[in-house]
Amino acid sequence: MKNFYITTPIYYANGAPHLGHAYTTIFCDILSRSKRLLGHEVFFSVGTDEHGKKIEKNAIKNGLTPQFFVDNMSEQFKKMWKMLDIDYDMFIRTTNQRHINNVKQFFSKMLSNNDIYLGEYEGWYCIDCESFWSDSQVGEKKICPDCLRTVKKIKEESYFFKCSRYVEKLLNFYNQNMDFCLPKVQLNEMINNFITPGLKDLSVSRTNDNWGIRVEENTKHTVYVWFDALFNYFSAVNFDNEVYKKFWLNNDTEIIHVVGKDIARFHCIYWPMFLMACDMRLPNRVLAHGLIKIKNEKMSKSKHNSIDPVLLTQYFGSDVIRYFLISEIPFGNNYDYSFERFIERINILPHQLGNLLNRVISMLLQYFDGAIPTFSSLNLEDAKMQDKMFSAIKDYKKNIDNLNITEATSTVFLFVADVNKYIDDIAPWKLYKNNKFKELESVMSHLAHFLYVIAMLLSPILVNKHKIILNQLGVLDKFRKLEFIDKFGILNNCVVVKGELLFKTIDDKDIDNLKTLLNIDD
Ligand code: ME8
Repeated sequence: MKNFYITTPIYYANGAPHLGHAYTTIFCDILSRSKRLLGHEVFFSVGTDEHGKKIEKNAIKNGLTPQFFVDNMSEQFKKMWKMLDIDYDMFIRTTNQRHINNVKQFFSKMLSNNDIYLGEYEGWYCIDCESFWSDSQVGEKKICPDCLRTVKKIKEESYFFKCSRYVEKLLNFYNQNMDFCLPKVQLNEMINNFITPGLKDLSVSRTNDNWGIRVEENTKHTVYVWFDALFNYFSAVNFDNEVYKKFWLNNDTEIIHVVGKDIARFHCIYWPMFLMACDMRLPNRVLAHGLIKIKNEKMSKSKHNSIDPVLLTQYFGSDVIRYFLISEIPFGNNYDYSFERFIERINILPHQLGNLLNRVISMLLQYFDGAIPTFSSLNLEDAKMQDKMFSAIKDYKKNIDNLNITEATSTVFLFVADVNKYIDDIAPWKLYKNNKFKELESVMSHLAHFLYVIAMLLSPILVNKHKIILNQLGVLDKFRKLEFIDKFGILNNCVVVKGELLFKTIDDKDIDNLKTLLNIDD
């Protein structure tokens, strides 16, 4: 069976995590947990990108050393991931000595192979994005096309990576791996916007940036942050020989980089070229998601329009935030966030899932003193629902195999809606009233099993709440594995208990109070 190495980008340690960072990281966490649920082995890495002039500037502004500043920032990311129940295997930091040694080694190797050469750079530089831009990109106003801040003309000695050597090879690689970057339109954009017009050699060092990894061969240079950052994916698995063998050297391991489309270019063009230059394996896939916007503007600290995920998570809990982000945002599309839409989406949880749990547990308590009846299948409707359950499980697995976790989630919620409708149609209370106990046993044993299946399939998202469902159903620990979900009868005689409310509905009257509490402007 295939293994997976799944990565988030390493976020800049120059500001606190926001909802965009949370989205990518939650996506990767759910993907990792889903793959594990299906029996795969997964290594999941996250981390922080800690070098660069901007970080040094911010540290100085706050009267701190850059190292102290990034130590503090990376802790904030770790805290956020803990709050959101992110179950990562590695938190890689670019100030980690082992990573620094790796970067120096790769830089030297490329230098000695003439993949990197010394030249002179003249161009427009955006200090905030740490990016150089061409005349046409900055336009007449001389502003950075990414962050819209003013750029500066810079001329300096610089090392360059010889892109021209690898363009042909890269295009061949794309041809043989048409799904390398998903959604596919991203790869076409990459080719049309960057490669076809002629890819310039990439400047990979700076002389004006002290807070970075020194080039051993010429210490007035530091390594360009993107060269440094991309190699985090190597360093994250290279610290332990077993992990390295299993998740990097092994060709049965699929390496998946999940990124926002803002940085797809670095992952689809430069990263594979660097790896080719080092004779190393290439990643299998770059998944490039869309960006969350607020009132159609890019979310950013400087515009004071970013949403504080700490406050949201403190109030609603991690499961709700995880569910919101994964079910609401179609992968690859930009998404315009609003608090109203947030509330509408999360209310699906109490209305659909909470309500289903409540109905099933209450009926089992009322009709059978809480003991789940021995599984039987007497009614035509029950048999039809079994088919729906099997097809939901099949679709779910297929979607996870295809990395479509948002679709996998909606498959489960469609099944939740089907089960609610099945209750309405069959009306177990009528069977009870009419003393049709055999039929009632059949219906209730199915309902208990369906809830169990739903809880298991949602376990990668609702990492806490799915346990409440399983506990209320009295599911034995040994059956909390995917291999049992199609085995009817394993819940025979389990005793259910009524427990805490699964999710609270947010009413219109709560919304204003919440806006104040969560610091949300209209
Ligand atoms: O680019 N919506 O770090 P970064 C959705 N250090 N996702 C968003 C987002 C938004 N509005 N804003 C950010 C860097 N993200 C580099 C990465 S990797 C070798 C180096 C997410 O802190 C999204 O994943 O600017 C995006 O690609 C990433 O954060 C950029 O994070």
